[in-house]
Amino acid sequence: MFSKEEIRAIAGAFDLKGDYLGFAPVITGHINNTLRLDYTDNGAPKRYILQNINTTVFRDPEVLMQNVSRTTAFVYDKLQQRGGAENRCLVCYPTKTGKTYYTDEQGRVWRVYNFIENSVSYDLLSDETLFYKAAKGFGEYANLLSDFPMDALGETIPDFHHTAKRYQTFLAAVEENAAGRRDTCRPEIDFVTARADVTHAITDLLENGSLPLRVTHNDTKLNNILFDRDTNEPVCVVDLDTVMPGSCLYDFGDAIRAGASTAAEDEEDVSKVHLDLGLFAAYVKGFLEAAGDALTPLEIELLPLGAKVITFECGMRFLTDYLQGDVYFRTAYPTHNLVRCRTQFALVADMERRWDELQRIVREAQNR
Ligand code: ADP
Ligand code: GN1
Ligand code: MG
Repeated sequence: MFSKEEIRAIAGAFDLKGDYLGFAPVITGHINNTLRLDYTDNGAPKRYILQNINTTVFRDPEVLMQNVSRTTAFVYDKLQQRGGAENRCLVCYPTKTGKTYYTDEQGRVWRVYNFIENSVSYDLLSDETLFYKAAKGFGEYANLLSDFPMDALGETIPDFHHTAKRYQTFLAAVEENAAGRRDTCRPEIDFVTARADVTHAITDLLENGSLPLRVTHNDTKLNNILFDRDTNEPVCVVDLDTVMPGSCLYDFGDAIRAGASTAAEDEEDVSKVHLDLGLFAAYVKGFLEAAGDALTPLEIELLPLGAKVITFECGMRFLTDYLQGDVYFRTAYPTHNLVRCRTQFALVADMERRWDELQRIVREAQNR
């Protein structure tokens, strides 16, 4: 996809230590193009992460990189005070002209981070202890940013988790039928419209002040936290493009959506897709241990709703993109977004069936 010459030239625009050796693509993630850069610094191997920012999704790279550079510097300083930031957080490397990102001749936007060494990310897991640790890792990240000034953050994607507005966008996509696919997804469209009330369940409470806004990550899917390869301890939260004011219910929920499913996000056989209650309980435990004291009683009570609403929202976003002709998420084949949408709706349906159990798990974890 990218030639050796162009990546060498782009890497050369950044102020990086060592001599460039080559690059390798990192294939997870639906939004940005991520590459590992290999350098040698006085004979020692040195690596970086180079990302081509998706400017269809992030329309204002200036605001985006301002958020990212401010929050990464803030987290770095706090971790230094707490014993060390090395390999524990993202650090932005500037260009040779001192900018936080580089725009190439074709107008593509690039940034460089430190490469988190000896780490691994998971798209799916079944180990409850590991998932509990993911909750602690995301929880620690939320704590580190809990006193970051909210008004210093721009909105990188306006109304990113405004589920009610996303529903309006979905209805418009159905109406417009831009890709001519409407008749191939009638059951999925009906699944959404039958649940129109779900779409404003959280946004109403945010808007009337019943739920607080917090500095949240907004994309806490499992592969956005890196674990140490040897110890399996969480080491670093990545994918910081959507750090903005939001609801912790969405951060809790997105981690459940992605990490407590028994099957991959793009599993074609939906009979394999369930919510694993053991994983759900493990995450609830870790989340309450990490953040419980800061949460309001209503936030805790509504954790299952957070999981359901974000899973529903994500499925609706995949379906919207399918209807619009795959203009947002990276896809590998024409029905990829439809397949993803079906797994999300299977999860929502499973949550609905097991609603009482989800609430009981939260109540019991809270009383412990
Ligand atoms: P996207 O927005 O496309 O999801 P991410 O920022 O999440 O992009 O990066 C994609 C993947 O690359 C991550 O899920 C993670 O596995 C890996 N990755 C990202 N940043 C780093 C880093 N600094 N060090 C090591 N791996 C990383
Ligand atoms: C995208 O960037 P990535 O792949 O971690 C998306 C999330 C979705 C997720 C679904 C900026 O996450 O909102 O929940 O795909 N990120 C953006 O897998 O839209
Ligand atoms: Mg990601």
